[in-house]
Amino acid sequence: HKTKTKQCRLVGVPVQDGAGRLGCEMGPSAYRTAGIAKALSELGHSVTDLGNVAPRPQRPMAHGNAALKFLPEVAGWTAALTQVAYEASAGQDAMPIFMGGDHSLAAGTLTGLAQRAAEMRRPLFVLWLDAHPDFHTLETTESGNLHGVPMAYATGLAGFDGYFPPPPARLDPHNVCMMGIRSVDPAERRALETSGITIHDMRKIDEHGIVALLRPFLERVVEADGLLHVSLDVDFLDPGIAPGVGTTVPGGATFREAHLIMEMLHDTGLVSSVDLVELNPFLDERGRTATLMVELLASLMGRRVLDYPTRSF
Ligand code: 4U7
Ligand code: MN
Ligand code: MN
Ligand code: MN
Repeated sequence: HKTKTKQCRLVGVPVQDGAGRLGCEMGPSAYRTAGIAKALSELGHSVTDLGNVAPRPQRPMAHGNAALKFLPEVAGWTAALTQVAYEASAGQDAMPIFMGGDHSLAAGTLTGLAQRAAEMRRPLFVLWLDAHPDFHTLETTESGNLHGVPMAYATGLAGFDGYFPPPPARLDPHNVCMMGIRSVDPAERRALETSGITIHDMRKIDEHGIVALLRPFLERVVEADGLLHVSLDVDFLDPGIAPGVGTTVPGGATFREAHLIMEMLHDTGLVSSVDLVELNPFLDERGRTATLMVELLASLMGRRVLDYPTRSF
């Protein structure tokens, strides 16, 4: 088995306005400190660190949902990131790695990558690894924390017009697979029912295991020769192994479940971009969550214990 050499482009996204607490802005620094560039170059990839993105300034906005926090700021990050994601995904073997920052950054990355895929005439698929579906609209969010809305925005749910930038392209919800879900608000649940998104919650993982759930999705991506984006929220992982996040939910993915997903993803050869989101270094224990996220990325990018004669997805 030979790892295909990728053009890894590290993009720091120090946004924290979408989360309910401070600390995610330190995420990009923690990944650099944990050795993300070295882990990738040791696997034979080319690595360029593009530095940190800055948000586009926006005018103040009023919205009927008084709970919304930092609406202009998150809209400004989204506008900047849509452009950055489009640009950083250009070229053969491009592999942008977005180092968050809270999950509101996916509003920008998903739409910028959707624009890139449309231009390449390849379908964009998304594997969403998270305790939460992040499927609120600006109207339905009760916490007002905008890290809870990016999937609704990217798949074209109503109500973002005039607040978030108009997306250059939309993500087809039929090409989205969510795994690890275990905290869904009532409004999200209703919206998900008719969305077309495939959802494997923790119960399904318990009952069937990772392989039986993930393989059919990956076969679809391979069949369609799609681009595959992976959005990895730290809270996908069990809090016992990943304490460095503000939204811990008990009963998350184990160490081996998470690594197995990454290994199967690598075997497809089709992963073309990654979000590493929600790391809060202020809540971490001696860097263990940052280190675990870097190790998972290494598995995704080809790190193996042994080589197998055939791909295993
Ligand atoms: B994350 C929540 F109420 N749904 O809207 C909300 F449970 O990016 C959580 O997945 C959102 O961490 C979590 O605030 C956003 C809550
Ligand atoms: Mn999330
Ligand atoms: Mn989450
Ligand atoms: Mn469709």
